Amino acid sequence: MDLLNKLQHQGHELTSRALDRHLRIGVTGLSGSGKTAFITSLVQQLTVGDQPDNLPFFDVVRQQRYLGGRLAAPLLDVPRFPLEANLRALQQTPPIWPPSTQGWSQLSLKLRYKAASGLRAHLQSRSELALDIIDYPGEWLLDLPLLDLSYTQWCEFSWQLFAKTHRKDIAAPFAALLSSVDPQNATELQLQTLTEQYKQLLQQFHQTPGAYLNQPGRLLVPGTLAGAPMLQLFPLLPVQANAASPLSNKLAQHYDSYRKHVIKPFYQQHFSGLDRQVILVDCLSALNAGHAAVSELQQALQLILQSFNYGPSSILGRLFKPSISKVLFAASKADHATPEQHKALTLLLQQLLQQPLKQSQYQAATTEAMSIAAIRASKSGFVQVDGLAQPCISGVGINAQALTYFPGEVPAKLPAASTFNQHKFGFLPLRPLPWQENQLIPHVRMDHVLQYILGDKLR
Ligand SMILES: Nc1nc2c(ncn2[C@@H]2O[C@H](COP(=O)(O)OP(=O)(O)OP(=O)(O)O)[C@@H](O)[C@H]2O)c(=O)[nH]1
Ligand SMILES: [Mg+2]
Repeated sequence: MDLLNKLQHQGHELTSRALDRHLRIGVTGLSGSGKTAFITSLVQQLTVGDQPDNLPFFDVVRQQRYLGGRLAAPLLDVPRFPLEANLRALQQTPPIWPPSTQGWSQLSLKLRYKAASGLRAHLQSRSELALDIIDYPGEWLLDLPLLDLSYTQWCEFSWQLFAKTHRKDIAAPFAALLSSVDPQNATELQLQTLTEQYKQLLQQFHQTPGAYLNQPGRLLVPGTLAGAPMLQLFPLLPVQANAASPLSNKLAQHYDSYRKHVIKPFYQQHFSGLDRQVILVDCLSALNAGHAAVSELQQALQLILQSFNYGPSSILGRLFKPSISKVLFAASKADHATPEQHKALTLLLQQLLQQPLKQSQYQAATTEAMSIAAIRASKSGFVQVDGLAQPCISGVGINAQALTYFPGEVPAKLPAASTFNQHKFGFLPLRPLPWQENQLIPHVRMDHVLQYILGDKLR
């Protein structure tokens, strides 16, 4: 082995170990925001779609330095992201969306590329980056603020939320049920029944457009904790929570053990290991659902953002120091709007985030916002209306009807409550376009996503 070869061999070892060749990317978002579609597309773009005309803004591909990506052997003790099943769903006739998921999962890839410059380019003919992509429910991030609330404060917070117009009627039977219980003499059976009813209430909220903020997250998405006694947890009416009773004591205990055994370990074990974070936000569905939905989305994003602010005085700063250096907020499903509306969609997302970002005392990570479609389900074009070219999209609606239409303008600013009385937004859900194995997955701006989250690591 001549000296150069030797150096190259040693360099390879060096880069994988000592140099920072391993990246863990978290993908999250509230339920239905498009996490599964996003990861499926991301992996497909990195393994099959690495052509410059498919990913023009992904530098390593455009500069023809990308040598390909492949799936790495799965870890045996970590739930694996069901990539193959998701691709099979898209291949069906007619194609269907991959199913909804629960809990967290991971997929690991190895990316090979030629370094552009620097030590690595001299020492190695090819470099490798190991990538772990972790899918976890955004609902779990909504639990972080519970670390700073006592059980009683959480009860007050919850019942204020349940008094909002889009939640009030749904919460009324549970409020009535709670009122009928004597906290001094509640039986184990009553505790079980109330837990079950609260779970059902959360499920109902979950189905309610615009009811994003559902705590505790593990009651809705239990992961491996289903049936654990500390999940016997629900907010008593504030007047009940404020009076000492065996029931309120017991619930406060469960609440504390949930914080200790669920929230803290989640941040310590999963979240603290992430290097980058993608947060998907389905702004268009919130617009469809109305003013209360948009307000609650903003509130939920505010809580989610607390997970990325870890200045000395923050809850996370006190707990430990996460290492997330980049956070990408992506307005998902942008293909539900015509392309010239995407700029407005990004501005809307930025506005939704503005307040929370301003409030953060210390921004440890850099952030970026963009509008994307992980799996584009529409084609865009123009129709002539009164001699003028009007932008439109075409696709297949959920009931199999072929559609060509202008879905409407996306407001670049948060619309006032009165706008929703006069105007109904209608960004319709679509079926995926027919797709065959090893074809490119059509997308909007996944190359920008890849450049932002990976570009600097593939130089
Ligand atoms: N048109 C379009 N629809 C999308 C896209 N991504 C997701 N969707 C739609 O949004 C639905 C939810 O997407 P998922 O990827 O399952 O969302 P998720 O965040 O993984 O949802 P949960 O696992 O239920 O939390 C899909 O079934 C599609 O209907 C996209 O890029 N374009
Ligand atoms: Mg999913």
